[in-house]
Amino acid sequence: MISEPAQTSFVPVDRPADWWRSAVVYQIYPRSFADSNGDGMGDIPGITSHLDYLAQLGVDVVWLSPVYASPMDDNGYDISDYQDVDPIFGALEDLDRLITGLHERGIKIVMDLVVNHTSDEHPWFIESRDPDSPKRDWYWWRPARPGSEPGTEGAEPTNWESAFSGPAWQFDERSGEYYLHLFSRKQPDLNWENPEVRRAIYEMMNWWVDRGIDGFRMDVINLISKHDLVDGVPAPGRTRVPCFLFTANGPRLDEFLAEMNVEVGLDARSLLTVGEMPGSTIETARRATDPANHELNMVFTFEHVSLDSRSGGSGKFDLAPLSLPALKKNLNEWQQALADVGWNSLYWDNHDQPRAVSRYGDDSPQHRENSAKTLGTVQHMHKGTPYIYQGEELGMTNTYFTTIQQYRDIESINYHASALSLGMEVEAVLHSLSVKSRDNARTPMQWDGSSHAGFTEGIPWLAVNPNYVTINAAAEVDDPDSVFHHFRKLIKLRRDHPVIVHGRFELLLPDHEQIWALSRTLDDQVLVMIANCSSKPASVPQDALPDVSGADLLLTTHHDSASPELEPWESRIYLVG
Ligand code: TEU
Repeated sequence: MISEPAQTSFVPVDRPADWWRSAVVYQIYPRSFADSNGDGMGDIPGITSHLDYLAQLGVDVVWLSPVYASPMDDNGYDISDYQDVDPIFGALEDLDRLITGLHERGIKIVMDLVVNHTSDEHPWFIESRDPDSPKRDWYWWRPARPGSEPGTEGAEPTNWESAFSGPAWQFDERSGEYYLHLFSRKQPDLNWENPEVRRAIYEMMNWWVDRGIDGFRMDVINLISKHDLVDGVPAPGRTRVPCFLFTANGPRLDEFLAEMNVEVGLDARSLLTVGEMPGSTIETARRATDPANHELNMVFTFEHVSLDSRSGGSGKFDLAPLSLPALKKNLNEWQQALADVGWNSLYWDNHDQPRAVSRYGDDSPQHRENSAKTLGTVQHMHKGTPYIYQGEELGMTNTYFTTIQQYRDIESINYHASALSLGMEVEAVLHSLSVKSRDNARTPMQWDGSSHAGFTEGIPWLAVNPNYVTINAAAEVDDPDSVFHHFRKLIKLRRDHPVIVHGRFELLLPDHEQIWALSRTLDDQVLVMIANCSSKPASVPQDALPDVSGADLLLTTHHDSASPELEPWESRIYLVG
């Protein structure tokens, strides 16, 4: 349902070419940010009531995870109306007020674009269920596997496993066929091969741009061009194969992205575009972010957030130890690969990943603050656009639930059921969830020490992390030495020093097990970052690093920065020349 272009009087913002290269993006997961009406779920007026906090932090862009009408099977990533706001989050007028409030503070807004799939309650899919409907081909409908009884185990058209466990095909009694869903069965995949589908999506995107937004974060956008619908070879003891293997980086992906760019004027209107691309390679990212191809500004790769899962194993919950050299090596590969063409996004966590300080840092009371600060330093000194996930600027930690009843995330709950059905030990499954579940990122934002951390006057939809008493925005804003102010200073450094945005990246001490060191060079300026990413002291090998004796110390986590010894989780940023 394409409505008239919005008669909204939004405050236009200037979007010079490539503005997003020097920007810092703050991701908001609306369900968990701030609740204004006491129903226990965050909402848009709740966000609008905290805009001065974001302005004080100094971010340039807010990426808003979905607020569209949705049955909330996957917390909004299952959309039933792209051009309306779900009543849980408010109304379109509330969103207009948010856009205006952000723009008045010089902060831009990027909306989440979820067009690999819709909700099964979207009118398009409801129509498509009728085999004679002109919208039948808007989705992927296929008959049962030849010679099989439709609706029975193994009769699915291909042996693909959905990302949320179970078959990736759902049998539809009424139409006697299966439809494809790479995520939950309430998230049927759209058929981008159909030009009508693409046209409807571009019209919807233009409608939002006309409403004043400044860009799109594109959900699993590299899954829109499907390969052949064929079986894969399951791993021993398994009957299905991960669906991304047959759907990521398909043959028409670049064509669709380039067409979208033209039809929505993405480059022409300097809109920020970032494509989430599970299974993307350096090669696909170089092609998609090469300005000459007019596709995307940047992509979210999953390589560095998959290093602590056993490669070739059964996915993200198949845990593996993480080594610092491996992490440094992977990020360096992407730095080098996109040094001359394209552009990197930089992120440690988001609404799908566990909290950075718990995963890559040390969230013990002794080291939490310094490791949260130092992880921020390491990320922001890499070349690319940094993304801060709500609460990362406070050093919020994983919540470590102990029972399945505490979880709300469909991926986690489905994994628990399927793992137990495959005979895995419940303790092992609960341990994997406590380390990797998406719900670790989704516990309510910790605003202050009052009940429910000041997130809601009602009962929170997901339990607040009990450590909110000590870890909260009010306490940190009042403490000049807090993680909050460290992130504020990192963002200011980016504004004040072009070398941080444009400087050539070089990784130093690549094999060091504790120290992450790098330099950035722009003309005669050299920035050097040295960080101890371990909970033990570390000696700085003097001969291996540029001489910083006469350099300006731009930012540090500790006070005695002349010492050749680095305290646990100590980091320093020097400017030479
Ligand atoms: O995530 C895509 C995705 O690959 C993750 O869900 C992945 O399966 C895992 O959780 C991360 O390791 C996007 C959205 O970010 C996610 O919230 C949605 O659930 C998903 O797409 C479907 O829209």
